[in-house]
Amino acid sequence: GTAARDGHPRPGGPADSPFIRACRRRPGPHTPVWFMRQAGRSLPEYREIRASVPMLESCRRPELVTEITLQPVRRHGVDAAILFSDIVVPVAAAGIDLDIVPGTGPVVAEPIRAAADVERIRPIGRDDVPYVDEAVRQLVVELGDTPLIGFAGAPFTLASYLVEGGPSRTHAKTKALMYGDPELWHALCGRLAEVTLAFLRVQIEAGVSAVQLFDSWAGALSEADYRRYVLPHSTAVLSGLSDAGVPRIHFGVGTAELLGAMGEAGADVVGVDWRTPLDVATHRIGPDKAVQGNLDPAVLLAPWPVVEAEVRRILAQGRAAPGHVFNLGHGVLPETDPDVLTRVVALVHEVSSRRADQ
Ligand code: 1CP
Repeated sequence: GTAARDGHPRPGGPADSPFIRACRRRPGPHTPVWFMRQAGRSLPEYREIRASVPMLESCRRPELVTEITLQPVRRHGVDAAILFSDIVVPVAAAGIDLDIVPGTGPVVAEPIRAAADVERIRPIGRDDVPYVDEAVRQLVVELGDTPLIGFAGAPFTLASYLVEGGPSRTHAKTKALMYGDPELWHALCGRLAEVTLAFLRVQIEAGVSAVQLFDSWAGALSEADYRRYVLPHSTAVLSGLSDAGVPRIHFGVGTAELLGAMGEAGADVVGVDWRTPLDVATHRIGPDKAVQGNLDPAVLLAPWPVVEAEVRRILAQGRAAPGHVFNLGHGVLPETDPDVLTRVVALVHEVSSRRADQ
């Protein structure tokens, strides 16, 4: 954006951007588009910066966070930036000893299994994550009219990493705790909801224009179990931000059966993966929420005509929703050709703005 360059933001600014308008179910000049994990390993300029800096350290250096967050905005012309960080950053700030191991993901030194372990998760505030506060403030200036999305992991997804000790396909230990000791489960998720809420408030006070709550692994649960064990805690986070004045996005993977329930947690926008067409998703979520999604990230590895047809299909199905933010159904795969992402942004803008002219 040009607004920040002369130090005189235009009226409107990020709050009037196509992305925020779509989140609020207001018409705009085109369908906005950004990509989950857009700042990741698909970009050579990212790999260069990260070559000598461990993941968690890069999240704690505001100048690196700022540069990495801006890279996909410059390159692709996406309608929103997402803060470069990770869902385990606030948990580490809350006192849990963990690391992000290349090729694996988050690994927790002493997994949480008992009440005394839950006590190890301390409340956090701005002074526990000063690098996030600083990076957001710097980014808001650099980005001008382009909105910055803050984010956090939802209690269930965070709990899974903490209880398993690392990434898990089955979430078996997590479910064993959930079913076997519901009291401890709710104590753990209650504590994580407090940390998450505080972490999102820090980002909002520093100036992010929207927040996304990632419950990436919620799709591992039935609707009944989701409602009993997870929804109250995600609701505490999202509804706890109802006075914050920024749109809230709630996202999970494999959540076809949970879309209605996830929509009840208090978000303005519900993220949808590629398994559920957006018109069907809209029917499940209801008319008072926008949707975000839902190109299969693997489609980006296909020949361009396939990508183009899928983008057009998703834009057409997204018209059933009262607001549509174009995105992938999950994060960018590392082997994705970044030029394809740039072409997708241009195509989404072109197709959706031509439609608006008619
Ligand atoms: O542009 C961006 O979005 C980059 C910022 C970002 C975000 C939003 C990163 C950097 N991580 C996340 C969120 C995140 N982290 C989620 C929610 C989104 C999702 O579902 O993908 C989750 C589940 C994690 C956990 C995580 N961190 C994993 C997944 C492991 C698993 O369980 O399968 C991994 C591999 C990481 C490490 C990580 N986080 C981010 C990056 C660039 C990396 C790779 C770092 C490295 O290996 O050096």
